[in-house]
Amino acid sequence: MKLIIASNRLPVYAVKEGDSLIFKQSPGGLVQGLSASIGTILEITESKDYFWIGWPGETIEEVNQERVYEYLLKTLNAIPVFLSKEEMEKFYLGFCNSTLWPIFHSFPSFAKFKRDEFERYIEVNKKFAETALKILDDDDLLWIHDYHLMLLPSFIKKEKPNVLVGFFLHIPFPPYEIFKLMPKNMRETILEGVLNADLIGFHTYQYQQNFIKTVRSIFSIEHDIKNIYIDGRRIRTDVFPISIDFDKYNKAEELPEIKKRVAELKNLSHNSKVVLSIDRLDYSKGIVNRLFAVERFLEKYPEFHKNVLFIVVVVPSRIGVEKYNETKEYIDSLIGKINGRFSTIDWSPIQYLFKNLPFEELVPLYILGDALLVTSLADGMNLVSKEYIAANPKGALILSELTGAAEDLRRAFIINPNDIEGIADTLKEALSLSKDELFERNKIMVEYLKKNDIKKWTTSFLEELSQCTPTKKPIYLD
Ligand code: GDG
Repeated sequence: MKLIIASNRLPVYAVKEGDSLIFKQSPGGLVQGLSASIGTILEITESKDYFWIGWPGETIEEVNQERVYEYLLKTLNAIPVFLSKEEMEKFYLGFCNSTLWPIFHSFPSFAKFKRDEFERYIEVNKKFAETALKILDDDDLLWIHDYHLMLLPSFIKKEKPNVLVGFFLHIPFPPYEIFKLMPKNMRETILEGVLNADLIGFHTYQYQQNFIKTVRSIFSIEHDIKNIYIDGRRIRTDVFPISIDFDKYNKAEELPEIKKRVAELKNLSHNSKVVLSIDRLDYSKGIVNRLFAVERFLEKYPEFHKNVLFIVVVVPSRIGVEKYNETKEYIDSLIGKINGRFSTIDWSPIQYLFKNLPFEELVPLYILGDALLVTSLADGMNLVSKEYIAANPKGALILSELTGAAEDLRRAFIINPNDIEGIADTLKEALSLSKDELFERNKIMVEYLKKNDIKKWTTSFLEELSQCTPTKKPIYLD
């Protein structure tokens, strides 16, 4: 038996440097999570082998494809699905990130519904299926990840009905009223695709229930709180809140190079209170709301001037999608405005980094940060908040109630990202607590993360999937 993982991205991505291609570790929650637990996955599924199918992160010219294929297979058990520039535009930047992402994050006015992009989405899902089918045997397990590959379960079951297929959605599933805004053929094809999986996983109960209610509203089916019954088939759904490699973050402080960097940063920040934020560039992360709150905080609490430093890290993402470019411009101008308004010759309130940071730079920031400010307007889980508490149990976590993480990290300072005044006041309250008080407050969350780490997540999903009986007849809904 083999385990096959399919995700849009492989754990590495190719970068062109002059005439050569080099591979770097992919950023992002999914890859971080899965890479950390591949050993455990093999153990619990009793798989002899595993393969990872995904896009290698760059348009690879045809002449180089064979070489890249062999290299990835040999070094990482990874099988690349090569996508052309046009496929990347219409599939990835198009239907995935200009249709599904805004709809699933409840930003319907940002969504475009283009038939040619949807057709490319179907074709790319077929391409992934063809790659998977080349190596899939009847007794294999296939774990499909995220909104890029929602049609893959259908294409697999049609050819190999005995393969156990699991699907995990890393982003929210929206309420029916929002999902329904997608044209009929798109929304029905998407649901039919996912419903061909044997187990469908979500981060929270709310997303799971949104999914079940949506399926019930669009098709007449039977269901209970977890299961959907169609044509004599039982499709399981369940809640698996993703987590982190707890020890990696919790023990990072002991590493000499991290310790050294934290000391250097403390010096540079002149021992001011540091409020950190780290997100991919995305309107769903509420970075603009956060900046409004920072401005309000500085206005309302002048005693913090020169005593606080906001480190805002924004990681480049989906450049080329119009809404992302607009969001970036808005963030740039707001930071300029706030710094222009409050800076003095020897102090600027916001230190802004628009770049990807290596782990050795990211973790010292977690440890340095007296507070982490998460203001997402919608966020499947938000791993940054979990990593922060693991790395810095004496820090203040200010967390949007609109993240999946708010379900797990209940002792955080919970805020609503639209309540600008409320965020400013919470920030003041959080910054006035001592490290000891925060350590006490965070204890339950630290324990929770220790017990519920990434291994627990992968184990729970794959154990439940292993217990399913493969549904042999693919579903075609009318
Ligand atoms: C999606 C969902 C869900 C970030 N910047 C750097 C960096 N990162 C790492 C973090 C963390 C991951 O990327 C980000 O994960 P998040 O969960 O916060 O957000 P998304 O990327 O939007 O992830 C999300 C997740 O999938 C998992 O299901 O939680 O809701 O949107 O691990 O550490 N890592 C490095 N440098 C950076 O600059 N090295």
